Amino acid sequence: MARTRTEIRALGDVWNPTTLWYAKAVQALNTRALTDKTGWLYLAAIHGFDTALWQGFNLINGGTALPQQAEQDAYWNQCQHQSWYFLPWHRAYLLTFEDILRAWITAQPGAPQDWALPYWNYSAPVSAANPNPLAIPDAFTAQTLPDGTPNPLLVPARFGAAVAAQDADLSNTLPHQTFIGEQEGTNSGFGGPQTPFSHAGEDGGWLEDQPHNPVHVDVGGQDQNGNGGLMTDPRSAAADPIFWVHHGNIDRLWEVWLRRNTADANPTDPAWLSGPTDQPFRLYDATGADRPSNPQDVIGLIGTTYTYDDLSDPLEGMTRRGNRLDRLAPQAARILA
Ligand SMILES: [Cu+2]
Repeated sequence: MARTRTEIRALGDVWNPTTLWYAKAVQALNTRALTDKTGWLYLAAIHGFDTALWQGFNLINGGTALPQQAEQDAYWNQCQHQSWYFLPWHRAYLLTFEDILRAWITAQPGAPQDWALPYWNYSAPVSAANPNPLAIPDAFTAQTLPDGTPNPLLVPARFGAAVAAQDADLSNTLPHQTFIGEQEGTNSGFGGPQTPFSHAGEDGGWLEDQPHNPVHVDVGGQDQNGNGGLMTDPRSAAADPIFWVHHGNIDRLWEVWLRRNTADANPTDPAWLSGPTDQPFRLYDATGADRPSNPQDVIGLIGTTYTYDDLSDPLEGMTRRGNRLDRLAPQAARILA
């Protein structure tokens, strides 16, 4: 049965079992060496790694042993940005991470066997139960876990407190009806422009540009000297535990987009489906063994391997308002005539 990723505030108490097990698993992975493919820092380095930057954040020091250069070249600095591979690569990346966490969690006494990563919906409607969806969830700011030990979800190099309201706005992102964008031009596409392996580039797709990028910047924030936090830079972002609940939401919004309009569809171009040929994606399972992680391997996973608690269209009310205006238009035209 597909496991369900649930919105972190919809899970209830700050330290509901899903979030508490997430924190404990982060702590366990943090004890593993940088050369361990199932360790916290190795997983972060898959997204991005930079020796000086990591030393500046005290993630490593001059004496930390690194994997062989050939292994670093194959597995590290892989994140796909400004590319039509942005969404599928990050989906495969999240799966590797979630599988490694679940392997540790399910081996603990009394742990839930169906554990899935929570996600953070900063664009959720304000309600009595969720008065400030834009604020960083409490589990990431609490000093301690319920047992009084330090909270591994709180990291010093996170200087933001909330997402700016305009940065969480989805009304310009979800209505775009083509996945593939133009390389140069005004339509960047929902998913991004066609590229080879693209660790960095020029033009991102709509979902990457909004809300993905500004949420990174808002959450990373700035210290008194104007230096960004872990989340601000792709080379350090995945070392902040909040990265994974942000990207869970981005992955969810891809599926929301597919479902909200029958015109919205993934590319069928083999060059997208089978992934880049210039540098193949190298992601793996909970044992560290490589597994196929190209777009064709991950697009069918929603509803079979995992799903989300909410895949409804957040713009549905706005669409109805639009329809009402359309209906009023002929009358207005008569009055003006
Ligand atoms: Cu990101």
